[in-house]
Amino acid sequence: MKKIYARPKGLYRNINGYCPGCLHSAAGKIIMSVLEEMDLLDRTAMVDGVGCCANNDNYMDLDAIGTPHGRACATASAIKRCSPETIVITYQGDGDLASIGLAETMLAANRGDNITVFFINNANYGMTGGQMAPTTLLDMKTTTTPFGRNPKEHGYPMDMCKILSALRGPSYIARVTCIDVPNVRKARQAVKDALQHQVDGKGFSMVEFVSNCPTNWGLTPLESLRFAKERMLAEYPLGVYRNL
Ligand SMILES: Cc1ncc(C[n+]2csc(CCOP(=O)(O)OP(=O)(O)O)c2C)c(N)n1
Repeated sequence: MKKIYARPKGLYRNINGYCPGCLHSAAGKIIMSVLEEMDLLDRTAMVDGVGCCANNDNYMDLDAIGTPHGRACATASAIKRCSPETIVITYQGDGDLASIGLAETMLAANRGDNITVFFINNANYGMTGGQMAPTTLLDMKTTTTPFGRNPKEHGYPMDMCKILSALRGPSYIARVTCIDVPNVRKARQAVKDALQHQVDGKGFSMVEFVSNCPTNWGLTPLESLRFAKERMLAEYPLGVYRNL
């Protein structure tokens, strides 16, 4: 019988510690299975941002380094420059990548550094209890916007794929989601394409995962998937934004 699914080799057999329904684990699994398929597991270094994303260290058997909040891209650029043969990835949340680390992200992208960024957009600061992030949707209630995000007070949701696509440095930028099976397949392809850009030395690549946060959104896992599909994808359209 043809085997259609196998657990990626580099994924530890730990019990998953993410909240029920959280799509962080889906992103981690995709990344590991693509690294395995591309035979890159042994030469990949992962740079973790701070937040729920850093939990991935418990599941992904890669050389990994934790960085101060927001500094993942700067650290990844440094590793790549010291060790160009290493495949360097970052794994970051929206607070990490688009708020405290906005400068680091934009400057690495602008330099076209040959690293691959995995960006998990769950529209809030997950680990610290669901505060507003730059990607929080308008009217969305968070612990720091209890009456909903209001553009006059809090600004507008930031679309990192569009913002980074305005720079000349990046070579591959795509936005995907894991909310259903067809999209998981597309996400896998985008992860593969992004990593291939790095293997080919083309420069900065990023895959944004439009994700969920059932716990801080106050929704059941299924409701959170519906919310992501209806509200998140309306603000953050999927697709390939740059592919040079
Ligand atoms: C310099 C610094 N500021 C603040 C914090 C506190 N902190 C830890 S995790 C986190 C939020 C992370 O949110 P995000 O990057 O969106 O990732 P998620 O938890 O949603 O995956 C914050 C603010 C910190 N660790 N270091």
